[in-house]
Order: sequence, then structure tokens, then C-alpha cells
Amino acid sequence: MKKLKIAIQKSGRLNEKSVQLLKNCGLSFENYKSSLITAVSNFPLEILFLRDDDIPEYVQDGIADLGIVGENVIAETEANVHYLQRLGFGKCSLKIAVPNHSDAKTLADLNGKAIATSYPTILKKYLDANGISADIRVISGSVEISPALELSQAIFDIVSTGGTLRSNGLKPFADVMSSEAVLISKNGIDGNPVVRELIQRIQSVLRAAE
Ligand code: PRT
Ligand code: ZN
Repeated sequence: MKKLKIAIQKSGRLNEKSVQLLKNCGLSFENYKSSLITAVSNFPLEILFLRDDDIPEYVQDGIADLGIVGENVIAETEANVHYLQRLGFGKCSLKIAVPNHSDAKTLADLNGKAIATSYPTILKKYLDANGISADIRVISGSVEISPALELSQAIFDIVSTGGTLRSNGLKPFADVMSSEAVLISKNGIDGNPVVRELIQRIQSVLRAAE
């Protein structure tokens, strides 16, 4: 039988829990930090280790059949993939935040303001839906520092504990989306018996953890 491929994050916040989930499903594999692909010895599956940003498109294009990635990354890439299962880890929300001293009160107060983010697509959709016209500045990391550097008057970023906002003198202003890690598949592959077996195992692992 042709082996299916599942893409998971190579390193970062979702890596360890993705590996653990697959191991809890009874899959046996070596988890060498240096390898980009590893075979599962007791299940017809190969695991690809990728940057999380690449996972939705790899799945959409069929380079991987399945993937584990945050909903925020799927929304940002606008990849056309099928959602199979929420996984209950990697939970966070995406929020607009403003400096503590900001007098912005309603969304309309963001009109004409600069907002720094690594998620321009999600932000633009949200602003458009609310009739707001702001200047979206794309920054790839350390978005929270941008208001202090006077590069922007607001930011749009991932928040989990809120500690990073607080330590940069920022306060939450608008909740845009919540996100968690999800299992995705290439459209049309869900009926594959190997995929069905894997989903069943994942669901029983999740049920046991409840
Ligand atoms: O290298 P690669 O591209 O694969 O990884 P990455 O650096 O792009 O992503 P990574 O590993 O940081 O995050 C992977 C995924 O974890 C994200 O896409 C989210 O789905 C999810 N996630 C959950 C988070 C957080 N929680 C989170 N807190 N991703 C990022 N953060 C950041 C946040 O941006 C903030 O700057 O962590 C910082 C601390 O957050 P607080 O609020 O707890 O202080
Ligand atoms: Zn990334």
C-alpha cells in the first residue's frame, strides 16, 4: 500500500504535542531533529517535518495528504483544505492591541492608523468586513515592539497568556479569531481507509484525555 504523508511542525510550539499525539496513537517512529521525513514502522504513514507556514499549502497541493497546524496559519494562507479534527492544543487568540495610553475606543478609531502584524490577510479581511481603512504594516517577528518604536499605533498578533502584551505596554482592543491546532487533509482523501483509521485513533486519544 502507498504510504500516506502527514506534515507536522519541525520545531516550535506545536512540534512536541504533534509528535506526542501521533505516538499516543500507537505510531512508532524515530524523531530525529535533523531529518525532514521519517517513516512510521507499524503504520503506512510517513511524517514530514516542516515550517508551520508551509503546511496548509503542502496539504492543499497534495505533497502531504494530512497536516497538523494552527487554524490561524490556514486562515492566513487561505489554503483550500479539509478540516478533519480539532486537536485541543496550541490554543490562542488573534487580537488587535493598542498601547495602554491609547484613547482609541471603537474600531472606527483605527481608521487611518498603522497596524503592525505578521497576519495581513486575516487582518485585512476583518478590517474590510468592519468598514475600516487602516495601513497594514507587515512585520515577520517581534510585532509587539512596533508601537514603542512608533512604527504603528496598533498591532494585530497572537495572544495566549497576554504576558507579552503587558510587558510591552499594550492592552487588548479587539478579538478577531480564536485558534487551535487542527488535523487537515487534502480534499477528497477522507474516505481513504488509512486516513479513517488514523482519525479513529486520534479521536480515542482525545476522548481518553478528556
Ligand atoms: O518555525 P515555524 O514557522 O514553524 O514556527 P513559528 O515561529 O511561525 O510558530 P510558533 O512555533 O511560534 O507557533 C506555532 C503556532 O502555535 C502558531 O501558529 C499558533 O497557532 C500557536 N500558538 C499558540 C502560538 C501561541 N500560542 C503564542 N503565544 N503562537 C505564537 N505565540 C506567541 C505570540 O505571538 C506572542 O508573541 O507567543 C508570544 C507570547 O504570547 P503570550 O500572550 O503568552 O505572552
Ligand atoms: Zn511559522
